[in-house]
Amino acid sequence: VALLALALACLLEFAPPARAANPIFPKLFTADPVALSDGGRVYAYVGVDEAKPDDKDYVMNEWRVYSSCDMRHWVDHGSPIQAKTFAWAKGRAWAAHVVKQGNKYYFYSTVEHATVPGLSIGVAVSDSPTGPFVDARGTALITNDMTKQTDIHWDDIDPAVFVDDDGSAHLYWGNTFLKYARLKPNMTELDGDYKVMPVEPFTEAAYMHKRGATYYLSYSQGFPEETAYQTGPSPTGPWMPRGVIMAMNSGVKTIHTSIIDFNGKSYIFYHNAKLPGGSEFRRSVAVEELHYRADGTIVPIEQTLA
Ligand code: FUB
Repeated sequence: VALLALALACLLEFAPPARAANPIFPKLFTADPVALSDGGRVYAYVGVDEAKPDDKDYVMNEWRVYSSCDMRHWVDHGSPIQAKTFAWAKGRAWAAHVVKQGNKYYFYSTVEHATVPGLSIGVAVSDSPTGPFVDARGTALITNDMTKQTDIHWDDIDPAVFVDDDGSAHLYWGNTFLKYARLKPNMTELDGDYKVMPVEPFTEAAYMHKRGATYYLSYSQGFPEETAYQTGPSPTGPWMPRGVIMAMNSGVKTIHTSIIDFNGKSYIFYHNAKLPGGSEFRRSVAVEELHYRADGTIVPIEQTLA
């Protein structure tokens, strides 16, 4: 019924604003958005910040999915996957990424491993963009001990999967070091060893999109973070630094962006701390329209509350 009402709302276009006001999900603290355009709708997957005002760390147990046919009205589809979906994990539902390959939806997510020290990456699968998602492997896709680059236990986080026009799937992830590997066609195994990409300074939240023949690698740099990007002729570069897309937040050091096209426009999703009561561990997802110049570079984004 809710989806039918929304479809009708989209058809009638009775709502005047160009899109929902920011932050777009005002009932919960949400973070680390990734958006997917599929079947005439945008699906936004977010982590949920459950931290209390005095907490000094993230409290994140589940992801939620919202969808919209017009970027104005968002339907809350609930939580199609939680950290506990991965029986081998013990919590920390940090940043995730969702892609469609064939008729399946693959959900790549950061979680804390129950027995291997540090954060790991798992993959879950569903026949629907709204889930439910089930663990596709029964084991982690990436564990911290496989990819030891630093002595930090959170250097295997923030997966982002890019499916190219030829169907090849590319996985980017990491903190401090940007790691890359091809995925096998089954989407649930690495195809060979991972590499560290020479992108510096790199903090986290890598994201890949393509426009025409150009590949755009965006990511968070610095701490507090700002969103930077580089462009190249392939999913692995070589990369040309292009500057900053979005400046750092106030009130929260992370920003975590993702970029999609929908109905002829481009959008960047990100998080800040602008929901009342917001803070470092109580973030809120927002979205802005993104514009390209004639030469393909991205016009820097100003955050809005509109
Ligand atoms: O939400 C937990 C972590 O904060 C994410 O993994 C990072 O990208 C940063 O947003």
